[in-house]
Amino acid sequence: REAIETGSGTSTYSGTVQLSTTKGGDGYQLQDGERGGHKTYNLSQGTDGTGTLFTNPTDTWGDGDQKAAVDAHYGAAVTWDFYKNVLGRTGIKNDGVAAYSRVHYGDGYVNAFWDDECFCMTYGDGEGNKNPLTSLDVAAHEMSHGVTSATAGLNYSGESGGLNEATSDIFGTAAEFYANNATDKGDYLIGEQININGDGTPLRYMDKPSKDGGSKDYWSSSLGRLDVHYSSGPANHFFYLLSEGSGAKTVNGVSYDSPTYNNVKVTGIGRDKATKIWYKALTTYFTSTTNYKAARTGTLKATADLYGSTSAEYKAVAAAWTGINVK
Ligand code: ASN
Ligand code: ZN
Ligand code: CA
Repeated sequence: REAIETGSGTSTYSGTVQLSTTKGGDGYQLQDGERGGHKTYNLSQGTDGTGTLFTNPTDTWGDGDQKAAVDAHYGAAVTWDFYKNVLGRTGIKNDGVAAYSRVHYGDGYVNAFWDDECFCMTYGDGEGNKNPLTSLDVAAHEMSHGVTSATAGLNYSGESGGLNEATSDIFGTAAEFYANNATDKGDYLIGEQININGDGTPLRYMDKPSKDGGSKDYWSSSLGRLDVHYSSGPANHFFYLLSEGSGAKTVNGVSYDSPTYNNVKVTGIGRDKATKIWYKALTTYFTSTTNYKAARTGTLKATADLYGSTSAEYKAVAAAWTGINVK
């Protein structure tokens, strides 16, 4: 059996991080010594195959091509720990089996994606190969697509597609807060570090989704016609409202001001409870065709299971849905 080692890495977005690695051959490799043995590979700008497992003579990582790999390896470990320690889920399929990560996909590729077929995570390097899409919230967002696929199986179009996307933003955000990383503090923004718009603005905003110029803040009957990354808006907004409540608030130094439909007042119950409610609903009540109305019903059932149907949590869940115009 190869020895489990704790290495150190200089990441792109999370500062200096500890890495779980494995000693093998002439040095070390980016193979987690725990967490199902998650491995991180270099595609070296290619677009197919598994790539080359990252290896290093010492257990200190981060030079050149390794830098994005440090983020990816760290992101996979944090996401694993988040699901295990917060939600009691061991691995994406809850079977203890690890996925694997591939970095440096393509040339100037501005996306990252989860693939059920390879059961693997892939990251592009961004515009001009300058901003790899390896921030923790993006990593946890993508791997959460694997969790949704293994559970509710929300169809990736129409309202269910928006709920699928929102599920990834919700757990991506919850994992970012869970990591409590000094360089990448938790926030209700998605992709705030990867400069995907070229002007430093985030990809998405959970407190007021319309700030991205395409997402909706509230449900309406035409929501399901939008791209799933926009129809996710109201559900992201629901999660923000349930966690933090309506109105103005500052969390970890970031200021939010979350509006509600008809100025409904929502009292937040905290992110941890909101996360557990969404997960219970996803894994117990949501199906491939769950729409916003059914998500309201499903999360209320999940809340009744967890906290009782006369609880403050139950009232808050109802108010948060009403706050995004889901009655
Ligand atoms: N980054 C995109 C997403 O997770 C990739 C995709 O294939 N949809 O939504
Ligand atoms: Zn997604
Ligand atoms: Ca974020």
